Amino acid sequence: MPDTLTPYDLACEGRTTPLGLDEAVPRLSWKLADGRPGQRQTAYRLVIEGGGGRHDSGIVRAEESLHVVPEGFTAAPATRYAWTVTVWDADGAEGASASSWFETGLLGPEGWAGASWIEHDPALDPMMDPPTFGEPLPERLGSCPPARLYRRAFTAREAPASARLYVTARGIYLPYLNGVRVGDAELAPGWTDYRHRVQYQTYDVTELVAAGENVLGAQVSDGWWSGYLGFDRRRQAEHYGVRPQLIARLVIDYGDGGRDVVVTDAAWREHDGHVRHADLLMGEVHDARLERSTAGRWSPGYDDSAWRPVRIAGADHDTLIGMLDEPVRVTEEISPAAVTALPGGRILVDLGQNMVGRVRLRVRRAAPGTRVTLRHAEVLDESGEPYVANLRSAEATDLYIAAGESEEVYEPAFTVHGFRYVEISGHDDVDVTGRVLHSDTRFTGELVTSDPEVNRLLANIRWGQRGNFVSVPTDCPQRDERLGWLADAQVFLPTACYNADVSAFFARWLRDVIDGRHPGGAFPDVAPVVDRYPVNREGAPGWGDAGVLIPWHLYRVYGDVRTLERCFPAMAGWIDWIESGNPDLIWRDRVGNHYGDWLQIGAETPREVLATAYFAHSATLVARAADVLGRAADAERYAGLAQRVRKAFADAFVGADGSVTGDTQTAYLLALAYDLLPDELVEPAVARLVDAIRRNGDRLSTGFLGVALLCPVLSAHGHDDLAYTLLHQREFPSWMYSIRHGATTIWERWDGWTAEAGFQATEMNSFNHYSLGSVGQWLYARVAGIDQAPGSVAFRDLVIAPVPGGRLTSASARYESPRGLIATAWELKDGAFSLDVTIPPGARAVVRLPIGGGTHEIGSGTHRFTVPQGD
Ligand code: RAM
Repeated sequence: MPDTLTPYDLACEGRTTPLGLDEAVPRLSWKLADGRPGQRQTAYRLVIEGGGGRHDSGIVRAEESLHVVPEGFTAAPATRYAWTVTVWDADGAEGASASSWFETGLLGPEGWAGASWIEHDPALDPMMDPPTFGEPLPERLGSCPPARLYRRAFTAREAPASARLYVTARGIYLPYLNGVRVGDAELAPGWTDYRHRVQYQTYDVTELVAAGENVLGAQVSDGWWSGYLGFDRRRQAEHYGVRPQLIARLVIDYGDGGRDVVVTDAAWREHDGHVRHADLLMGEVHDARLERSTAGRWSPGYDDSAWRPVRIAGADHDTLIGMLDEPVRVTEEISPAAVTALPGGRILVDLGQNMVGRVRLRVRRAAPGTRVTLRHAEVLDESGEPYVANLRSAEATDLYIAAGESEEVYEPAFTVHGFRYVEISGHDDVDVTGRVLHSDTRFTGELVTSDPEVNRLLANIRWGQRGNFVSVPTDCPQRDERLGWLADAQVFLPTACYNADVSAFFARWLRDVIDGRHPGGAFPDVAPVVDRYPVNREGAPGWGDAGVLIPWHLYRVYGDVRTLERCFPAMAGWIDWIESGNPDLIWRDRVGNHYGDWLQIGAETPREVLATAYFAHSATLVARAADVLGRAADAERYAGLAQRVRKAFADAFVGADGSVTGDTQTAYLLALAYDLLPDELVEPAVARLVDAIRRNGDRLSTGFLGVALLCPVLSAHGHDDLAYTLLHQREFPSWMYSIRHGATTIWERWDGWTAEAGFQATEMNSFNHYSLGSVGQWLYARVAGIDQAPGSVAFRDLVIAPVPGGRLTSASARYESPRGLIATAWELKDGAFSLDVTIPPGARAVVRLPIGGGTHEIGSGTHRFTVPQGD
């Protein structure tokens, strides 16, 4: 820890050094560190230099270090800015400085002038030789078109002073310049509601452009744009478009004011490509012989006369925006835990972890044309064979056709699978490495306890997050679904925010949530909305409410007022829509595909109880949001409405004895969590909740919505012990039941596999769904004791109240909060309790110690508390 106030982790719009920023008035943030106690920032100074200008804020007296808008600064397009922040501490002494940079993108459609969307021209498609794959391919994979190759040669008069490539696709693309793969983004441009926006990527290609002839190229596949999507099994369903398109703008600056610009236009040429079939769900067929036959295709001097002219698909630029968050990247490699033989000469690789991504395959000494087939599975069946029935129509198969070299390396580029096991057939001199992919949100949290099972649960939760934050927060990563279901995202968000900085990721996805609204104001069940999808529904209680809960939570955790502001009209519109369809304020109508407490087990929480509870909760949050945004009239209106919904709830569903209609765990959890009970009935309702759990053999019965509230509500009402009992419960249904049976991710359902019944029905049985992992929030907030006070924003007013319990004898956590590091480490030893706490500058904490240790107020710095035995 420094002994002076020190800014670090500088961020612009929630990102570290964004290149291609799509914001002319960017918000700057920094964290603070200081080893001295009681420190805080009292002033800052920002100097921003770029585009030939210099902006100096002077010394600004302010404690704020988050989302600071440099007053009077507006960024120009395509300009790199260096920025430095200097801070002053509590005593008015100058602290340290730190520097970073951001670079704007084109800042609007005008920057794309001249560039056209180009595509394969089906009219020119010569009959290609049918690929000689030998045996037939999996049917749907075989129906997918190839990833096409696009290239264009151009001349640079000299090596540039600077060069930028702005590029994207309606589809998925990989860019190349002079034979070199550009950047490290995977599955770019990611999935957004393409009807409204397509993110372009910006790459610094200064080093790749050379004097003389150059070649810009790309491989482009269907992706989310025109490939298989969700559980719509129509072939080439054309949800957004018929075939993929590419658009690019390469800007070369020579340093003497001279500039060349290369755009996608009619001069480009196109070829079928060696990835013969490519699809996110189905997999990929890669013919290395064909790949060798176009060797040199991305380099100068290659003869592309056999390539076809492209077709101009359009020159519309309105949907193009710069990347708003980090792209998907490969973030980790996994070596196999075991490799075994399966009958028929097949090899089974166990990566030891249910992961999301692909493998890198190494093939040695294969004859030309050898087919190596990779099938992916999350689990094995009873006979030890890969179990793929739960993937439904997703074929999740990659096929590599060897060129015949002594060693060949292959990694699919246009597909992604959720798997732990890979079955390899066709050649046995092979090995694989797992390549983990996800949106590259920075990890911020880490929690380790003395109990290995709890640690495994934490790891499973984190793996679920990684595997399902692939461009969009999805329900699952493996079967033919992988959709941005709103409730899943909403219940898991609080946990996700501890694990990683997901601010930019969610703020971007929320734009699709808003654009997915139905006329009248209902939020969709799934975002991005998939056009022409058979199950486009809207308005489900707990699902649509995510449109309110998520912006609010992002504000609470990150202090993101701008996103709250952007979302507010839609948030209010959602409440208005519910209210106008349910004048007696019991939410019975306008419930869409009411999913209830989805996948609850052995309980049936009445749907109108659940819906009305959400109605009250969302209305309350809209009122609070209005308050934050200075909309007094709205704040009053929605607070009043929330009060009336509460009353309607109590009148309709709450008995004089504190019972809630349905008498289920979730019914009580909702009523307690969302403050729907008259004061005098809170304790009786808590007693009934406890009783409902006890009667169930100390086991839960909650589904997606209820489970998120379970441990937090028990803790809030003095029942940490019962929360721990549920945490450690090993009998079905419980978290530990799945872990005892080998889970390395969170299962979609409590009964995904049971000793009595084996696998659940194939129709809906994912082994990597994060929703039931929402208990992560409680583990951080209560077990590790890192939480913020009710009115606190971005962890300024902390409540550090770790609760030893269950089998735990210690827990230690580090959370890189938006303001800086918060850490706790506690231990129970010989009956005494000790706690180390670190608080960042500017934050305050109320520390509540267990076993009669009392309450303490502290400021920043590192503090140690001990509560001796028998105290
Ligand atoms: C399933 C999804 C998702 C859930 C919906 C209601 O198909 O997997 O998890 O939100 O249904």
